[in-house]
Amino acid sequence: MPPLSRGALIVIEGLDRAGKSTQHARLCQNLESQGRRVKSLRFPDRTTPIGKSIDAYLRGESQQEDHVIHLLFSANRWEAAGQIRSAIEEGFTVVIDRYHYSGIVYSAAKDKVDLSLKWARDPEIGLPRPDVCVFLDIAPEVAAKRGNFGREKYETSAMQKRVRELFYELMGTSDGLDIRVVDAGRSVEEVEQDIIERVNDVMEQPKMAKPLTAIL
Ligand code: ADP
Ligand code: 2DT
Ligand code: MG
Repeated sequence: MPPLSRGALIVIEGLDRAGKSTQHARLCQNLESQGRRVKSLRFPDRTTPIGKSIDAYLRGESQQEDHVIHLLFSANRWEAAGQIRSAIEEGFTVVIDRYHYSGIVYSAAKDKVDLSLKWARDPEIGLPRPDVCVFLDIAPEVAAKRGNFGREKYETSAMQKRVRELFYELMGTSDGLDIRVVDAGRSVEEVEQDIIERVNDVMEQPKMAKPLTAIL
């Protein structure tokens, strides 16, 4: 394996209970066992002051106007953006559980006329652009069988169904160029294997020899 001039930015996305956190952990371990230095992140990062407000909102402990909470989710990425860029320049591969894709579709899934996909995407412009986003695709009914809905804000069947539709709409835009769809309805091991193959493919692309770009 040739040494990389920089690390890669990898995102795992999908509906609730698609298996993101399970696969995120496994991917980090697999990349480490290939000898890569890995930094693991997740959004929302509930540990920062902004993240704590998001956490309270998701748990139903506080109310937020829909545009305001959208901008807080985006700000929560912006507060980590510098750290992500420096880690990648230092050669770390950064693996993130959810990123701006969730940011855009969950807000737009509220179906407000003044909260379109475009409006939701604009604050994300300028953030580090992922080299690849693996979208763990699962039917909401299959995900629902993986356990009862929790009590967080967006965990309803109607919301999950709309979020999936909007993920597909987003894949038809420039963001789709970085997205690889993986069937998440299979065993943990099958999904894991598919993910590592797709990630390894991207690691061999010529773009990995160039600096990380930005979401435009
Ligand atoms: P997410 O982070 O996308 O919400 P998790 O990784 O937390 O999903 O997984 C949700 C639940 O489904 C957990 O109980 C997990 O053990 C289980 N799970 C994860 N992947 C699979 C799979 N491929 N098949 C069956 N169950 C799974
Ligand atoms: P988890 O912590 O279980 O992944 O759930 N969300 C997430 C948004 O609405 N906007 C965002 O920008 C991000 C990153 C998806 C987090 C919940 O927050 C939603 C589910
Ligand atoms: Mg999770």
